[in-house]
Amino acid sequence: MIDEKLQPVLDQVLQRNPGEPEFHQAVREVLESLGRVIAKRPDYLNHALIERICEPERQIIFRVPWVDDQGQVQINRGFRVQFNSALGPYKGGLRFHPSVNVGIIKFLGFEQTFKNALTGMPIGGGKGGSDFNPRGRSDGEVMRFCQSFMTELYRHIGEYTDVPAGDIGVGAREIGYMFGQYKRLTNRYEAGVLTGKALFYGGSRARTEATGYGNAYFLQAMLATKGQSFDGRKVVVSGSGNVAVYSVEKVQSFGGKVIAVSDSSGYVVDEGGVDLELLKEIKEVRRGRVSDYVQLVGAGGRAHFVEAGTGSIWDVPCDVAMPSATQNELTGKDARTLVTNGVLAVGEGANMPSTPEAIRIFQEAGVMFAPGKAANAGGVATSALEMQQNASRDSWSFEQTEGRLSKIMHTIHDTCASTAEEYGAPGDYVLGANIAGFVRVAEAMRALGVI
Ligand code: NDP
Ligand code: 2IT
Repeated sequence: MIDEKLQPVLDQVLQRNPGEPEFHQAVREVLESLGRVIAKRPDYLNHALIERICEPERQIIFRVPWVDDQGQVQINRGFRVQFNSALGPYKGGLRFHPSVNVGIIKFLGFEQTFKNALTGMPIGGGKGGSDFNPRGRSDGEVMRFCQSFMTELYRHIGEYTDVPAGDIGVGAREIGYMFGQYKRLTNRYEAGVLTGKALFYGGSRARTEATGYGNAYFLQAMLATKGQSFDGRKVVVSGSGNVAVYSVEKVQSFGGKVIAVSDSSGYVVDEGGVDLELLKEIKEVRRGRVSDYVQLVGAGGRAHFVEAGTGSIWDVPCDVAMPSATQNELTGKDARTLVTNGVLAVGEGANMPSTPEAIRIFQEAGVMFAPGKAANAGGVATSALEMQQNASRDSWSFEQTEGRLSKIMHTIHDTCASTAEEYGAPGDYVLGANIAGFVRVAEAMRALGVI
């Protein structure tokens, strides 16, 4: 339910941003949480502050022409939405996926603004990407695409302006090609302009692992509030990309047993526990599919594959669910199945992976639920640590960096929990995350005048 004073704000967002359902969904969720804030602090309704927070500061859309291996010219669309810079330079990933459009980038930029505020680091919110599909493209094609993308993007970014990183379809390889092109265009070795770089040219240790590890740390803290832990628990992780793989790694180190992973073609179940080294080999070295796992793991049919469309990974009974692929991948129906199967906790590794109906079902059933903007904030927090290292021309050890990450995740957890309690909804991490993130952004914006 949305407060009647905030309904006109939502109505205006819906009217001014037609055909952008993901953006509407993200804004509606935050506005629903803010009723309790304006009841205590009606002054937040002044000066169109909330309206301004829902409007990106700048939206850039550009043509990305490139030449494929057959010599044919291809055209894609590039985006960068610079959502809010009250707390620091715009910060957020770049997504390369055929489904990308301006509404998706706006939802991601909006979420990023509150997520980044929750980290406590000096970073604003932004997001970008392209409808380019890297699947099946050669290394040369990916490089030429990245170079063309950066040939336009470079004029809008910078260490003090906007600092992109990876997201779906963008990992260390793509960041490398984009950094190389930025360096040629600007004639500057500006390490802090991108994060997620490889170690040998300014990357941070533990950045690759950070999002998945961070979600596991958040869940560990949330489970502990009920005297629970990962030890001996069955865990299902959707996706098999960067976030999923390092969620599996950390959950295993905490004594949990990950029994299923997926990609857009389907999911694999291995009741014996997913073989992490094999999963990494398939995804990171071969750039293959999770279905390859079944044959490669061998061992007398220990694992099986279920094709997408014939079942859902959330049909696999588990104690902890970690949706780590994409938005709206976990539906109301999936949530009902998980609840029936006795799920204890859900930690969102992806951005907005649970539909609003799914979230309602979890909360009504008393399932501990960690929303993405809190649970997956470890990635961007470690990006901010990478910026710190770049600014001081330093390079920290893995232990030091992971130690900072773990502390940040526990602090975010405690902030969400105490904010939910303060606003009369103990245990509601959605409310806690939305309110704590909002208040930080709102206070900074007020201090800066009408911006
Ligand atoms: P990757 O590209 O490394 O992996 C994405 C995974 O999700 C792949 O297994 C992919 O399968 C699957 N996937 C993507 N789109 C779809 C889709 N439409 N339907 C079904 N499966 C899909 O991306 P990341 O691991 O980096 O990102 C995963 C999620 O985590 C995203 O929501 C991202 O925004 C979020 N996130 C990422 C952070 C990071 O640091 N990388 C930080 C915080 C959040 P396939 O290969 O078949 O496409
Ligand atoms: O959604 C996210 O937080 C990311 N893709 C990471 C952003 C970043 O700047 O590291």
